[in-house]
Amino acid sequence: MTIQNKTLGEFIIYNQDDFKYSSGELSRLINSIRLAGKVVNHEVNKAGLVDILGAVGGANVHGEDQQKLDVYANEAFIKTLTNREIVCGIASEEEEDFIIIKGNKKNNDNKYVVLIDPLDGSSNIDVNVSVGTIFSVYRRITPSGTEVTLEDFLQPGNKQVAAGYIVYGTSTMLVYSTGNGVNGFTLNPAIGTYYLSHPNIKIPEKGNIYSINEGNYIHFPQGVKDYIKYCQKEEEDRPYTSRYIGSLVPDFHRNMIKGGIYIYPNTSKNPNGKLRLLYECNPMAFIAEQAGGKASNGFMPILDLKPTELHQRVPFFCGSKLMVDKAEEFMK
Ligand code: P6P
Repeated sequence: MTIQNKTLGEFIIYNQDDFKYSSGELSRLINSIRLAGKVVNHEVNKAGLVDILGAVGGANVHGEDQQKLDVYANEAFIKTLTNREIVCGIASEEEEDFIIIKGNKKNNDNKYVVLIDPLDGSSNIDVNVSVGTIFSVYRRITPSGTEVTLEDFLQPGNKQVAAGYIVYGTSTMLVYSTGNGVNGFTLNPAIGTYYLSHPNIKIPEKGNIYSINEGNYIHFPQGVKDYIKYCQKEEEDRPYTSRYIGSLVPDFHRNMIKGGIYIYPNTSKNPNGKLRLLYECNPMAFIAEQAGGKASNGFMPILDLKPTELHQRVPFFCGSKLMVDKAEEFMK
């Protein structure tokens, strides 16, 4: 296969001027994500071979069993982001509180904070199902040179300067946006290089796939129940196909490419839904909207929500614009 496409490195240099803050730091930030993604990919791909499977025994801040790979991925991303002297703070699903990065430069003028879900869907690792990393980037709002505060992390999603995900699937892809559309890069593991494989991704305005855990049906709000019945009705372009991997990143990525809607609504078990606003829903909503799709909590855009807590959960409806519109009609 002759590789004609740009590498990620070439793409970043070629589009350097597109970054609103073209100080080059954002490029270095994306590059550090690229490196950590390769390191994690290497471990994820051999998870079945070495004794890295199974819970490490500890539980994360939410009391969920912490797979060893969760811990590994968390450390890999925190290390690469810290070493590159770019960020002044990191929040992670695996860390109860945010991490203050002092930096070694005399005046710690690092501009960015990163919020990350280092390995989402990790409960699928033991059964060899795709998992993913999700990241979200903001400029700090507190004064440069001071210690980052919670305020820097609780910004609405519409203030993101970049967001993306890595899907560790049949191939490993990095998909991200810096506010000028969405581009997808596929890793050639033989040489450890990402190539631009999906330029300017656009979510089809309409799709015929709905992704939701119907096992929770009896706990759903009536609007969601009605929308599911609408998807299953024999009329017009329906019934739709149901596809649910149980791992947000591959479910989201499939809908990005083919069109579709992913829904994790509030239920009586999870009154605010299950997905986290800051490092799952906001970055995915940013990417969805940059690709011409839509993301809401059933009533308003995810990106307009004002966060109040680091690990807060929100209901999540995301994907093809017309499908999210229709689901919102049923939620009214
Ligand atoms: P359920 C994985 O734990 C996750 O956070 C997402 O990746 C996934 O879409 C969702 O939860 C699955 O949750 O309740 O359907 O198993």
